[in-house]
Amino acid sequence: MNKSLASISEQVDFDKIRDDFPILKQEVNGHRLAYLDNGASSQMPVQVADRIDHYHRYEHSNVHRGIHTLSQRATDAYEETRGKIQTFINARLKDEIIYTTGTTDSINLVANSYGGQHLGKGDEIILTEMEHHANIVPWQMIAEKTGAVIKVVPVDDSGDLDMEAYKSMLSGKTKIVSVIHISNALGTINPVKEITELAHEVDAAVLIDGAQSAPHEVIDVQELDCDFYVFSAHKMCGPTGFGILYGKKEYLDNMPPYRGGGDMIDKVSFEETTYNVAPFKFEAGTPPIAAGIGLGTAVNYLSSIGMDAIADREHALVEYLVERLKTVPGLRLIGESEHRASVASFVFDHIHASDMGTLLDKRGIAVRTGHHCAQPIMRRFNVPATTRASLSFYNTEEDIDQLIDGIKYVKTFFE
Ligand code: 7TS
Repeated sequence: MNKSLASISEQVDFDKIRDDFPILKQEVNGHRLAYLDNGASSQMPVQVADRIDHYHRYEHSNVHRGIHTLSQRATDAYEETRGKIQTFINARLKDEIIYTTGTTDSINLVANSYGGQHLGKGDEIILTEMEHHANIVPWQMIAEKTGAVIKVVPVDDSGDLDMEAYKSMLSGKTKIVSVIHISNALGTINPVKEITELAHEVDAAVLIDGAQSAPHEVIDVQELDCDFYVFSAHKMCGPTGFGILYGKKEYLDNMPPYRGGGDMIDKVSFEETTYNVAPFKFEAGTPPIAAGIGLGTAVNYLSSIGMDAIADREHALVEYLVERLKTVPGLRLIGESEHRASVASFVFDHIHASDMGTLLDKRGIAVRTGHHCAQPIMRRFNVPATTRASLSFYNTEEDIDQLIDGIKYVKTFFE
């Protein structure tokens, strides 16, 4: 049973928290803005924007290479984020945190580096039917290179994984299991701890795509015992262009670099080049420094509210959202798992999702429509596209009521 919104608000003043997001206070197309596209990208509080601004105004310099004060300041601020992420996801070591440009980049790194090293002809990679394209295509590319084979865990009518099918797929041939934690298209929360335990019984490595879970749930990678966990800064109050790959030290130490260049080396000569240690071995070239510093401030911000309070509020909000959507005649939910977080997708038989999204926008309501970069799961539910509302802790019942009124308004055009 979820806690009520009122009881959660007694502990944390979420109305006041909205003041940190001036972007939410504006009108769009003459209406109050109801921003319900947090699954694509969440909004940035002033604390993060100010920190990034401060870097650009007073600290900008390259990292890891300057003897001068500004470079030292930039390096310290940028490196501080590693420790903050370590704490945020409860990693054992700071060096287990690799900076990337986002979830997509993190998965490509693991697929190429770990996959390239460990996959051979006939080896198997297990994915699920509800993966984002970012957790499908990199594996297809490496499978094509190595001769490995992809197996796909099916999804049932309510949007849950068929765990019996998963168990029956595991064998000595399974080398990697790569699975979405929370579905961006359905909202399903997958049992990733159990999935990991089962994969480890056959000595397969496990990657969890946390793009939709790191911003919404308390994450403890040691408790999950996954080998890799990946996520993006821009979905958790941070900037675009930055993300994280967590990997267990024993994995990272044995993986080859993915990209070559400055910063990732030990010694370079034309005869032989040796590499830096993890995490730097995976971080070639000048990184998005301001974005990395911004992510550090973003996780401080989230932690100051408390991830448990954020999760409680979002669970109560999504319950209210689903309840209200179910009252709209003709609306069909896509994904009805009992284990749901922050996302609800729906369709109407006679209204195309893009028409729905365009008309909702006219009423100040921002949702995403389309296949959500998850075409296989759209095919599974036999729909070309859905309309998706995705929540953050700063959303309110008023946003949801505005959406429901908006949907009813759009329906009048099609009757
Ligand atoms: N994995 C999941 C589960 C996602 O939801 C997304 C982005 C990605 C990977 C890719 O993240 P990126 O930051 O590297 O692009 N999902 C969405 C979405 O649902 N709408 O827009 C982007």
